[in-house]
Amino acid sequence: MTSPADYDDNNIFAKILRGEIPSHRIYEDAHTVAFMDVMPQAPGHVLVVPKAPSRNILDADPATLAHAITVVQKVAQAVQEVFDADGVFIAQFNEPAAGQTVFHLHFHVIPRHEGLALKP
Ligand code: DGP
Repeated sequence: MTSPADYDDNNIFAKILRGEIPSHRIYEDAHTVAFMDVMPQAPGHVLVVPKAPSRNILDADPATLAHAITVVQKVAQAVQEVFDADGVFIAQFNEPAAGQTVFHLHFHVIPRHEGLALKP
């Protein structure tokens, strides 16, 4: 079971949140940041990252999640418009077995176009 004790603040998103590593931020409020993914699976791939320290959704505070999903919606609407997307893919991975590689809670928001596959 994932618990808050599993959080390691040396992860790359914690460093981005502290401003130790640069990022291309497109949105920020008191609780959440959104920045461009450095390895985009499609143009316009954004990561929505709550500022509160949680490893993933399994140990996240419900209030943090409730706010984050409203930011995910805003970002999805923005990328749909800016990238003239046919749809928007939203994904979130928890633990290595599920594909998580950075251990600070985050949501992927990816504009999708008909007939254009995601990059692996
Ligand atoms: P995952 O843990 O599998 O949900 O995905 C982590 C994502 O984070 C992956 O799409 C690549 C992205 N990423 C990794 N390192 C950096 C970084 O230093 N800056 C940014 N902007 N994105 C990163």
